[in-house]
Amino acid sequence: MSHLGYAALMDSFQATIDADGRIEPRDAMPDGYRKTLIRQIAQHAHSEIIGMQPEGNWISRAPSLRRKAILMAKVQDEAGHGLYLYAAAETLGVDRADLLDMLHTGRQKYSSIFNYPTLTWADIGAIGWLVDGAAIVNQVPLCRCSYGPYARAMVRVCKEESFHQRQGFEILHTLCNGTEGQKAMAQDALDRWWWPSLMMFGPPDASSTHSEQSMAWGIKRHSNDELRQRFVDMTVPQADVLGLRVPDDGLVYDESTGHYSFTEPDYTELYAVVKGNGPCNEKRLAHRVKAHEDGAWVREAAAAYAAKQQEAVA
Ligand code: FAQ
Repeated sequence: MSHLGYAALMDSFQATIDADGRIEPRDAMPDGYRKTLIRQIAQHAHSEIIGMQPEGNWISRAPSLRRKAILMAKVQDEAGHGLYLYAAAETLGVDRADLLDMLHTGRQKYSSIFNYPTLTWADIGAIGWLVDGAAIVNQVPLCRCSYGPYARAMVRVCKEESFHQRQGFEILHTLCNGTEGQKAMAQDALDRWWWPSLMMFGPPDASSTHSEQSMAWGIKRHSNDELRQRFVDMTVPQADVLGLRVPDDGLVYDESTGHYSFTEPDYTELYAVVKGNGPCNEKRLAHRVKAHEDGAWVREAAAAYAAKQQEAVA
């Protein structure tokens, strides 16, 4: 392609971004845009499938058949979200087998939040309420992401995440209206999940490597700190409804701004967890690799069946 042709294509890309239009898979795009999307969408997809583990751990121990059925449906939804996201990443010219390989060998990340253990049943409530709550705050603006396939995947994911958030809140609501011991269990879960939930939004804006460029490209619509603030403003009144205390002595509602001021999480912990040194990193990755290896026969059988179907058509 001539240099002039490339420049014209990049102008057309920029014009679409400036007009708040959507970039589609066959449109020209700068290399950096493609790479940033692959990184973010792959990390997002990996988070969904690794995120099945902390909750999957409780399916057999959920306190009733109804709770088991709901939790199983939720964990299955996370697998579905992973599928939509791997499919969205593939529209950018990558192969999902390669993405999985990068996850399994630690060359791509997944969300820090899934490296914390689920110690009690209340943790399942806390994950739904806080982790899915944070995911919604982060993902609703991604429904307007400039890359069409990612934005469209997010619309469906967000609808399902709202159910997830409500089921988590409902678990905690039930515990908070139960015995003193059950309420204490709910408070303990909030105490442990509050800070990791704040870290899900990423490093503070001043240390965020990608935010500025991603916002200029319309991939991200808000900065990490803006979304973190939005999450705190949304969640604190919900904790009040539950009768739980957010474990932050610095939490104050500012009438003049309409926002809560709050204590920032310890970002050294976020960096340590992202580097692989969280409480469950090793376990999560080992489990994921084993599940992949154990599932080899399913992939082989599906490929053999597809080949047979092709032969029948030929
Ligand atoms: N964990 O420059 P930034 C879910 C990395 S929800 C690990 O600010 P960016 C639903 C970042 O990748 C969870 N790594 O980066 C569910 C970058 O890495 P690099 C998943 C983190 O991309 C609920 C470096 O640090 N959601 O799964 C984290 O502009 C319940 C510098 O950071 C998404 O992935 C972190 N928390 O902003 C499932 C949403 N934060 O360059 C099961 C889509 C940052 O070294 C159960 N992603 N990093 O490779 C995003 O919105 C963005 O990627 C951010 C980070 C906001 C996460």
